[in-house]
Amino acid sequence: MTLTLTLTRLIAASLITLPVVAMAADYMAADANQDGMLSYEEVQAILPEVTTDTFMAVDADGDGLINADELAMAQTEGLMPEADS
Ligand SMILES: [Ca+2]
Ligand SMILES: [Ca+2]
Repeated sequence: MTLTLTLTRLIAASLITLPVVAMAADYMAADANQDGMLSYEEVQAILPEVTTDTFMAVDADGDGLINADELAMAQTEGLMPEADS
């Protein structure tokens, strides 16, 4: 095996095993209906790895939508990735 091949495999493996918190997400684009809140469907569209359990943990007031405060808290706690700059 050549060094180049080994490096390529290492890079590919690290991409696959990246945790959710290491990724960035475009939450502005995710808000499909532009109501300033993210529904589970809107989150799933950009972050399919976010489960209903995670969504419910992030949705602190339980209204079924993630608002800016809840999103900020989720990012602080590592439940959701940082936003794209
Ligand atoms: Ca929305
Ligand atoms: Ca909420």
